[in-house]
Amino acid sequence: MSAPTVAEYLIRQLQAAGVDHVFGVPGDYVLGFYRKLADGPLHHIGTTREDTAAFAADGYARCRGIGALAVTYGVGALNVVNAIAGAYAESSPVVVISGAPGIAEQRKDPQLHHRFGPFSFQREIFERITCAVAVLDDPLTACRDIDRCLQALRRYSKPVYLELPRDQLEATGFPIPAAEADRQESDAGALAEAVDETLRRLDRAGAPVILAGIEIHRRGLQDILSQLVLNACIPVAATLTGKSVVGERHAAYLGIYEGAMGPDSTRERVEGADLLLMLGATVNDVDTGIFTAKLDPARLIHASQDQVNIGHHRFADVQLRDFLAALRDSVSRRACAWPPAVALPEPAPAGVGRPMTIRRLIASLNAVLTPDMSVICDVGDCLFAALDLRVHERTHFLASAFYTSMGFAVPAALGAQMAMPDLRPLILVGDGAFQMTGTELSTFSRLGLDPVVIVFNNHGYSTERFILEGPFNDIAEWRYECIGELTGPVNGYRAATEDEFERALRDALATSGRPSLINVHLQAGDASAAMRRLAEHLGRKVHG
Ligand SMILES: Cc1ncc(C[n+]2csc(CCOP(=O)(O)OP(=O)(O)O)c2C)c(N)n1
Ligand SMILES: [Mg+2]
Repeated sequence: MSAPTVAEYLIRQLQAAGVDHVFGVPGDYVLGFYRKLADGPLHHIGTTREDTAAFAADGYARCRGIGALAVTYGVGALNVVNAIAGAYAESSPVVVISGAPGIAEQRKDPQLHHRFGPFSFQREIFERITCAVAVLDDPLTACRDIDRCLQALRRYSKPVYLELPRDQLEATGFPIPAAEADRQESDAGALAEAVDETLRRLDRAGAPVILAGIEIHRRGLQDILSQLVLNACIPVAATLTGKSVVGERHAAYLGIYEGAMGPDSTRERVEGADLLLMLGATVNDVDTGIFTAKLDPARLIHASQDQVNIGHHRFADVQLRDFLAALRDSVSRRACAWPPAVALPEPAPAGVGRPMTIRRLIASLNAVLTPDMSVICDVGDCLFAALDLRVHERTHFLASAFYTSMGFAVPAALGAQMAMPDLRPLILVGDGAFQMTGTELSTFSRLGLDPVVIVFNNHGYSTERFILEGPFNDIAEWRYECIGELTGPVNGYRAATEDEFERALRDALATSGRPSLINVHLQAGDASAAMRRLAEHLGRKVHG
C-alpha cells in the first residue's frame, strides 16, 4: 500500500479510534481538509457556530469515547475555547482540528486574515486546555504526532489539538507500526494490598455505602460497578457530575449525594455509613455541595483514576478499572434482598388550569422516561431539578455539571444523538441558556432528528436571581415554541398548566423525524429544592 498523505492518515486514525462524524464550520484555512472529509469515510456535520460544534463533539465523545471537530484558523478555533476548556475540565476526549496558513505562507511573516499575533499563539492557547498538541508542519513526524495525540486523548480522557497548515494536507506521511496497546498497568503488589485492605474493612463494616462518580463514566466502568454493587450488595449513591453511572431505578440506588445541597435522605445514608467507598468520584465544589460534605477520612476508601486512598494509607499506581474488577471478583456477598426495580410513584392526574410547577415537571418526566432515552441537561434550575430525575440503566445523563457552561445542552445532545442514534435525547434547558445556543435545533431539523426539548421558562436568569436580584437577570421573553418558523420544522408547544403540559408531552413523544419543544412557563418564585438550598448558601457569600 502506498504511503498515505497527512490528511488521509489523520482521517484513517480518527475512524479507527471510533469517530464517524466531524462537527464544524468551514473556512478557507480548513477547506482543503473539508474536501478530504467529503471524499472520505467520515461524515461532516455542519453546525451554526463553532462553539456548538465543540459542544456537539463533547457530547459525542462522552458517548463514544472520542469526538472530533474541524474549524478554521483564528475566528473558528478561538470560538471553541470555552467549550474545549469545559471538555478539559470535565475529562471529555475531543479532537480539535484547526486549519492554519500554509508553512510557505507563514515564512515571510505576512499579515494574513484571521491572524491575531504570532502564528504560534493559537497553539499556545490550546496547550493550556488540552492534554496534547501538535502542529503538523513536518511530514516526517506528522503521523507520529497524530498517534501521540490520540494516545494521550485515550490515556487522559481529555481534549487534544491538531493544527493542520493548509499546504501540508497532501504531504506524504511516514506512519510507523502501531505501538503496543497503551493500556495503563497497575502495580500488582499495590493492587493486591489495596484490595485486601478494602475487603477486610468491608467485612467489619455494618452499613457500607458506595459513592460513584464521573470517572466511572469516562472510563466506561458502569458494568463493572453494577456487578460489584450486586455481588457485594452494597447500596450506591452517585455524585451530580457522575449522575447516571448507576441505573437510577434500581433498589440499590440511594440518589444523588451533594453534601448539604442534595436530598437529606441520601445525605444521611452516605454520611452515616461506617464505611464509604468513593469510586471514581472527584472532590469539587459541585459534588461536595460547596464543600458542605461531611466525609470522615477514617471511614473512607477513595479510589480515583490511578490511586487508592484507604483511611490515611495511599496506594499509588492502582488503576480504577483493575481495583473495581478485583473487588467485584473477590468481595463476599452480604445478605440483602433487593427487588429488581423500584416503581416510582405515579403523578396525580393533571389538574386542568392548575399552574405548572418544577416538581410536577420532574414527576411527569419520570413517568415517561424510557430506557431508550438519554437526558442532556443545561445549567440553571433544570440541573438542580434533575437531581430527582431517575434515568434508566445504560442510558446517559450528560451535563456540564462541574464546568457549568450555559449553552451546553442543545448542541451536546446533537452530538449524543449522532453518536447513539438509538437513544432519543430529552433536553432540559433554561430560557437563558436556550437563548445562547438553542438555534442549533436547526441542525436537528435539517437531519430529521427528534429530540424533545423542555425549556424551563422562569423568565430570566433565575439561578442568579436567587443569589442576587437585579435588573441584570431579566431577559427578553421569546416565543420559544415558534422557533421552527426560523430554524426548520420543530413541533412547538406552550404549556403554563399541568394539563397543557401533559398534552404537549404526549404529543411530543409521539412525534418522530423532527424536534419537539415545550416552552414550560413557570411561576415566579418556583424553584427546585436543591436550587433553594444552593442559592441560600451562595447568597450568603455574595452578600458577605
Ligand atoms: C456561559 C455562561 N455564562 C454565564 C453563566 C452564569 N450563570 C449561571 S446560571 C445563569 C442563569 C441561567 O439562566 P437560565 O438558563 O434561564 O436558567 P435558570 O437559572 O433561570 O433556571 C447564569 C447567567 C454561566 N454559567 N455560563
Ligand atoms: Mg431561566
